[in-house]
Amino acid sequence: MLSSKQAIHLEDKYGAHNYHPLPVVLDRGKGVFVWDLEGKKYYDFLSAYSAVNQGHSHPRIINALKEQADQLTLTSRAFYNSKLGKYEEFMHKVFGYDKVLPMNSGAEAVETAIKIARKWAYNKKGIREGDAKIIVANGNFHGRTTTIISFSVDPDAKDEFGPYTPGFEVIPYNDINALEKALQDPNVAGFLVEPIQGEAGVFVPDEGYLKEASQLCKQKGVLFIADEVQTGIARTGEMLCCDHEGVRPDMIILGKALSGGVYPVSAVMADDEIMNVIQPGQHGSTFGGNPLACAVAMEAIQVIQDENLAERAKDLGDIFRKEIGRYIKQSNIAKLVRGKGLLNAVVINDSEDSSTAWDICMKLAENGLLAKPTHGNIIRFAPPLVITKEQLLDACEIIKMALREYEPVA
Ligand code: IF1
Repeated sequence: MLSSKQAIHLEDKYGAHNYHPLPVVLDRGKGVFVWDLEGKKYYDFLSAYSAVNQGHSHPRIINALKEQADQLTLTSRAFYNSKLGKYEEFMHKVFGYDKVLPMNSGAEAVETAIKIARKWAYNKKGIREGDAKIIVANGNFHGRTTTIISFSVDPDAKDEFGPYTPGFEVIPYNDINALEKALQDPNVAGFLVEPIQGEAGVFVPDEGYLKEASQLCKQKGVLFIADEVQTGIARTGEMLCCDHEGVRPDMIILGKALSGGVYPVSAVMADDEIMNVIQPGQHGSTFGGNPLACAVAMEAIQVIQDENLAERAKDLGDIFRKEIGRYIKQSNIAKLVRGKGLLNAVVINDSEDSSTAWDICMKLAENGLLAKPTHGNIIRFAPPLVITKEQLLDACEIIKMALREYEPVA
């Protein structure tokens, strides 16, 4: 039997060092829990960056996977398959867009949206080919491809990977005036934005920002493109985070929990006027829209609806912020808790380059809860949405206990 130490050694020796994981080797998962190789049980408060909203190995999703795996997994798009049309109709009914373009990873779906926005700008807006511009926000995270990191502001993500793709302008997040100014350029095709910035530390914009931003885009004939890869699929208490403000983006980008974390499935959705600029041969993917992905995604979304997971995220998120907020009032180590639904973060009272958040996460792991620091002083808390109130309160006790150990002694 492999030990955790051996497993870590193997990854260290034979795998590229593009990650710095917590030293925990997970071997099994069920619902809100994961177990390491030694059989220690943890609450999963990362949910694979919000991909496992439906909980680990949800029986219905796994069953859909197994049944479809026995029947047909991949045909490529050179032929029709018996699941894709059904899936596309299903997505239309759930999200209300005319069409879906299926891809696999979140980054691929973001790339897809960028390509569609540019083509739309040339075909429908009359922008001269090569001149289309896409506005993005400071602190953004949209993936790891060369084009996407071209407009990242994170040196780790970006530096030494150039030359960069042109055609992007970075403006401050949560700043309507900056957007208004940027939209004065007639070559702007779209505004690509996360409804809540995940990587930036679960940064929730002011109420009304998304609504105003989408209205400004509409006035200017610019596409409002929401990257809901992390915020979508009930994570923040609505099926889409944009639903909180009644905003209907021109394009939405979905990934992660679209498959319940069972299989890489992503999608771009838009109405015909936009989506039809893409014609045969102009975009695609070997695995995009494969029958296995379609079967898994349909079941994953159905589970969200049948188990009322959006409502659950909303209610339990309020409880989480109340519980942790009450502790923070008399804490010196934790500064604030913020978030929406079950996408939350606690800001630690230390510098961005400190190791305090990491140390607290190590303590949390020791006490049976997994969470990931971001930026040295922020800890993200995002459990599967199937968590019960009792489990959430239990987890809050573990979190408070860990924070207490790091309170400065007076
Ligand atoms: C990693 C963060 C989360 C995303 C949004 C697209 C993608 C992501 C809004 C790309 C991916 C990830 C990937 C993960 C870390 C992570 C992350 F910390 F970087 F910000 F979730 F919070 N749009 N987010 O958040 O999707 O291609 O990965 O499927 O390890 O890079 P992908």
